[in-house]
Amino acid sequence: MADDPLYRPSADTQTTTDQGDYPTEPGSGGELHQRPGADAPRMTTSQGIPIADDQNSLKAGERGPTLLEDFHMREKIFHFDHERIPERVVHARGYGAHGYLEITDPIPELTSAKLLSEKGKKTPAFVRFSTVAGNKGSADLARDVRGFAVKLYSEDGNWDIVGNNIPVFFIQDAIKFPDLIHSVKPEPDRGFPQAQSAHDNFWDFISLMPEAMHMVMWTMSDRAIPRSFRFMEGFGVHTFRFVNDEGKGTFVKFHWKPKLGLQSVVWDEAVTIMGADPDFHRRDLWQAIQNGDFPEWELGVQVFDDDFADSFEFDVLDATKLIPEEQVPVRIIGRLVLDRMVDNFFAETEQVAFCTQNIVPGVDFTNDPLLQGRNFSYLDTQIKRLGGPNFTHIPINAPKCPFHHFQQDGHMAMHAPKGRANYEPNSWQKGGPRAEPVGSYQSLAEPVQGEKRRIRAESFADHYSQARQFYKSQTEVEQTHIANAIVFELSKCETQAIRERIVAHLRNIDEGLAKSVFDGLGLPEMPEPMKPARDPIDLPVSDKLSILKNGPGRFEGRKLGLLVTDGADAALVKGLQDAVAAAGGMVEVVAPKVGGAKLSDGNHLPAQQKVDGGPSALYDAVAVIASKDGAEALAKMHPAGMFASEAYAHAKFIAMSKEAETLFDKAGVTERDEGMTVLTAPDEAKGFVEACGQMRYWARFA
Ligand code: HDD
Repeated sequence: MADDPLYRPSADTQTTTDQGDYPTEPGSGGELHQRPGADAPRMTTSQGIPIADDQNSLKAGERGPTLLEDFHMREKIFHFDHERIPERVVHARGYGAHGYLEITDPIPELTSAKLLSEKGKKTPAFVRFSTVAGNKGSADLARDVRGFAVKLYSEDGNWDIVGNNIPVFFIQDAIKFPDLIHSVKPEPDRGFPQAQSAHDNFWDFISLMPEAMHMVMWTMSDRAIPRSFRFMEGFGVHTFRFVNDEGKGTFVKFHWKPKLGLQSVVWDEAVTIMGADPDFHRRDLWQAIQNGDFPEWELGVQVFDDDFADSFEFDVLDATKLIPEEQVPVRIIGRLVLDRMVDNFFAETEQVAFCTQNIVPGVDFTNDPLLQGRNFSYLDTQIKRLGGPNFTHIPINAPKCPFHHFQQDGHMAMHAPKGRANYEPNSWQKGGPRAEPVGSYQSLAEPVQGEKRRIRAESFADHYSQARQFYKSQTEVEQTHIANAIVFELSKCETQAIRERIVAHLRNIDEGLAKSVFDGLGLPEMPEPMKPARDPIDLPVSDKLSILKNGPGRFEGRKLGLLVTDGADAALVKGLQDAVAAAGGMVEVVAPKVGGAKLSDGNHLPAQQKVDGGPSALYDAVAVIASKDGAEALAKMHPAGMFASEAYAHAKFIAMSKEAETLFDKAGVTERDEGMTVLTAPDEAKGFVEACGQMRYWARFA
């Protein structure tokens, strides 16, 4: 018993904290057990009192009761009891990173915003990506909108662009937001389903809100299951205003475009990934930044004037509409680079407080009723979530420019202003700060008038035209995915009337889509089309709305899953590794044992995944390099068979050694198509990796 390091017979007899011998040679893994050195800081309570023993509570006698007097134990447990703050009511699950915005094409003629005014100017940034519906512990691959919130710490204060990876929203007026979110969250009587829109309440609400139809097309598309945060677009959604030095306003919409191109997974993969790696997206961002592959987006703006706004088919204040890039091109003005992970997840990612009302001189709001409501909600929610009005004192939320005001005191105030003046005006010498009209924030002097009414503008009445345009702009593969997703979701709804109502809406979008969903659901009769408030119009196809039409065409930033066995051809393995590295991709080695495999040249290749935990769904493309015996052994392993058959079913590009064909044959994949390469020599790997740049061999299922 005396050898047990945590056993302390009594404080009196405890003369040493030696916990025995631990191996410490480098590489032995023993470093993990190394005791802190003599210069390690002494443990204290949060009051700074040095602690002698952190293993045993203070007791009356060896086997007696614990004493209330044990201030160290009480403080430790009390603090632990209070470790949680309320999770965000939406966007609870998120992942953030630091970086910067660099201006490549300054636009001083459009805006007086200093951070956009000079070429090469860099502004520190913090970005938090998120899912919307799920709680903090939900899986990354839920079918959902992704939040794309950017905080820019400018010299004129913090500017938050709190956007999504989808350029439109479900509702037009913020007053409906609580209803929307209630409907998608777990149903209140049963507390499920978690992180899913596939249930009656959500589709009931949507079926009663025609304005949601455009956004529903997006959330049922592969946009709602991105491959990772690095391969998705971001949008400010609303129309904002730029204001220049002369006080002239223009309209603007913000875009973030991923440098590595757009990419999504397919739903079947998403389901597998949610089990195999619920942290798939955050792990991807973490790994990329740790490897020095800093993710990057272009900042683009769509700028237009009142004349365009007046002539546009829809109201630019309606957040359920976008402006096609073919109509107003996106002008690229900068690049956002994420190059540093947080030091502490709670302090930064959890406590970061984005507020749509945080804007800087040169930027202004519009009367978009969704934006106007958000400007109230975000400040309010931070006060609740972070416990009081002083959340701007938390380092991640504090401006990085000088700030001076007379706001004071309150819970957890961290600032201690000196001096007598705490009001304005005052007559004390140096009694500032003072407001200064020149160069400070000025709202655009826009005339406002109207009757006080609860009303929805007539110009917001078209709910189907852009939904139709979105659907028509997709490739055939993408259209099939949309139909399948709607069928999947509605099949989880128990109420047939809801399914019928949705099909009735779809008839206003596309008869073919309505028919596919009708067939997929097995409805008894095709419902009549929903009567639209305004008849939809046909709009031109917009290629920018498709993911597949905007694919990367290269394997950069992507991952090859390389399944190997003992005796696998070392030259082929090396050929693949080199070709992927040359293309800027990564290789993750999967093997029957996580210890790795001994290749044909006798060298040992460590693995990152055991085949059971590394399904092919985790990878953008796969290769199986096996020896004859290895392939036969793999063919008897169910997870290895799934690795092969799922890679095929998910239209992945696949390479294999001649011997590995056994695995595919036994897994039921007996055909070889152009998406599959049997590698016979290492130099063939290059061509395979080039083909992988197309991401999927969709022709497999044409
Ligand atoms: Fe919101 C969080 C994006 C409409 C109320 N929202 C939140 C986040 C993002 C968005 C990315 C997470 C920020 C973070 O990472 O901390 N929200 C949007 C977009 C919308 C939108 C793009 C429509 C265009 N939101 C919206 C409305 C309301 C809210 C209409 C309320 C009327 N949103 C909130 C909130 C949250 C939030 C309750 C929860 C946590 C937080 O703010 O900080 O205030």
